[in-house]
Amino acid sequence: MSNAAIAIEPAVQLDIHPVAGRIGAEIRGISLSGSLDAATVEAIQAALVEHKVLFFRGQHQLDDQAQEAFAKLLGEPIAHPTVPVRAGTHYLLELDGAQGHRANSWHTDVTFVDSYPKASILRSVVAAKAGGDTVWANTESAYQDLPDSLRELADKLWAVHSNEYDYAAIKPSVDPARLEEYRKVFASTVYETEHPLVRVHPVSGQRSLLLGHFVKRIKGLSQGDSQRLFDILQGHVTRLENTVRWRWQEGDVAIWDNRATQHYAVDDYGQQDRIVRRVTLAGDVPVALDGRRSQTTRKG
Ligand SMILES: O=C(O)CCC(=O)C(=O)O
Ligand SMILES: [Fe+2]
Repeated sequence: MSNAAIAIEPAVQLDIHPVAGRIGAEIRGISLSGSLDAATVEAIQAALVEHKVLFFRGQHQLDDQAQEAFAKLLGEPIAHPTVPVRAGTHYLLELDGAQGHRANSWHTDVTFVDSYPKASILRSVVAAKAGGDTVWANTESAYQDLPDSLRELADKLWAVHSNEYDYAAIKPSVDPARLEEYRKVFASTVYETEHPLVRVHPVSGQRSLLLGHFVKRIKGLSQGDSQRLFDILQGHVTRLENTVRWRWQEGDVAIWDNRATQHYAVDDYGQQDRIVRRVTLAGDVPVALDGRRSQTTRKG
């Protein structure tokens, strides 16, 4: 890497253990809190951009408040644009499998707005005994591995992302009445945002594919062509070679760079209890290869 020579080594060396070949690393020997020193925080930020998902086991010292306090060290926490925060917290989103919160479709968080989160910090509160893993995909290696012809095509395209979509098509296993309740809250304000299919990472300068289940259509294509091209490109993102899978234990924390990943919560745990809590950090507005920026075109 040409800029590696000028990169400044972080003052703190983390104990980093890559989990998969292209994405994901476990960091050992750190107790996350709102009072971590600045050098450690800086090292975590650098590791996050490099590895894209970081895992920390055994963070039992974290409660909701401490998770929020830790999040503040990494950025500016923001509440979900439509889903109410957990009572007693400022930013925290609870996902409870028993409530039908099963995020089993590939997505990048909140891409229906322009400045979608730069990172998400997820804590396991109740883990399933078996199953309930989460999988992340590296959208930069997905882009890099595209054949030239597809890469050149993707480089020029834009897509409309929205939180208004056919919920039943994505979650056929969830009870229709519960799904309707969820839809009413999740799409209480409908957003539509135009993003480039290829964005440039504001820290690393790397290009990545920006897709996921909030994509409604690719601009300038018919619905049919749009769907087929989406399927082709999205299929490159979710190739197993681009992924890492995490087997949760209670107290684990995962932090992902939401600008360079998609994720999928595997819904194979049946009636077992599973609860995770998430804080997201404010992101920047994506920049396309030609310098144009994403834009929200509908909010209401
Ligand atoms: O339940 C999970 O593991 C992940 C859920 C999810 O999509 C998220 O927290 O953004
Ligand atoms: Fe998510």
